[in-house]
Amino acid sequence: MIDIAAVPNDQYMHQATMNIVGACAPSLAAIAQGVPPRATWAGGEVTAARAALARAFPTEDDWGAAGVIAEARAVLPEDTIATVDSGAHRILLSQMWTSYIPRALLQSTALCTMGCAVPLAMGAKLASPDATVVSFSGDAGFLMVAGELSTVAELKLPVIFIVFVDASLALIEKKQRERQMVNLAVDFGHHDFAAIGRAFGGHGVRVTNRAELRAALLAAQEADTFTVIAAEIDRGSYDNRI
Ligand SMILES: Cc1ncc(C[n+]2csc(CCOP(=O)(O)OP(=O)(O)O)c2C)c(N)n1
Ligand SMILES: [Mg+2]
Repeated sequence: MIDIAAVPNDQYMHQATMNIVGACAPSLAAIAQGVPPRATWAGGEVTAARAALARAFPTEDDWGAAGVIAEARAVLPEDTIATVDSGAHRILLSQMWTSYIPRALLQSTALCTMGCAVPLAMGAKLASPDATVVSFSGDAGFLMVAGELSTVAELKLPVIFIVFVDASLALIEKKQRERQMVNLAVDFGHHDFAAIGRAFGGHGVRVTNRAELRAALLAAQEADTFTVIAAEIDRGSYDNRI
């Protein structure tokens, strides 16, 4: 049964004028009833939108968050499954990452919880053992769930974990700055994430440029255990980007 509920919109971060609560397949079948198929966006709108996106989010940066994302996309296989946490890095990655197959970019929409990228990647690797699985996290989000690496090690999951190390809750820091608020509780310590990876029995690599990241990603794909790649970036990396 389909229940079209009038839920007050202000309860949600992403607003909708109408909510449909029910099983997906019968809901879609009911909505599609009597609607003949027709070509959508037949005027090349999709290609134009993709081109505009590519112009707005260039991939040529030498380094910084955009450089990390662009290099990872260029090096990893097209059928890679990527997961991404919440924060400034996610907003940028969501615009820059190209998925060549369905369901190849997993993230927490709506609730946008920090800490989800690591367990999402673990689940993806369990479900698709032959796929290359890469997880992208901010340093704060990764710290929240770093203990999960114990389970990653026990399950012998050769997942690649990329951490954007900027010693900052960058998304919140940027919002504070843009609103001329004082910088409050958004800067934190600079930690050795590669060492955290090694402490749990995986590989750990610290990278500071595209060549080092490329080498680390190539090695991680050959490794029989997980790899934590600590990508050191500047705090201002997201300014004028997201
Ligand atoms: C569990 C949880 N707490 C707080 C937030 C609010 N929040 C969104 S992004 C963010 C900062 C994330 O910092 P980091 O993981 O280092 O990523 P960065 O923004 O630096 O890329 C915070 C606190 C959240 N989304 N989820
Ligand atoms: Mg951060």
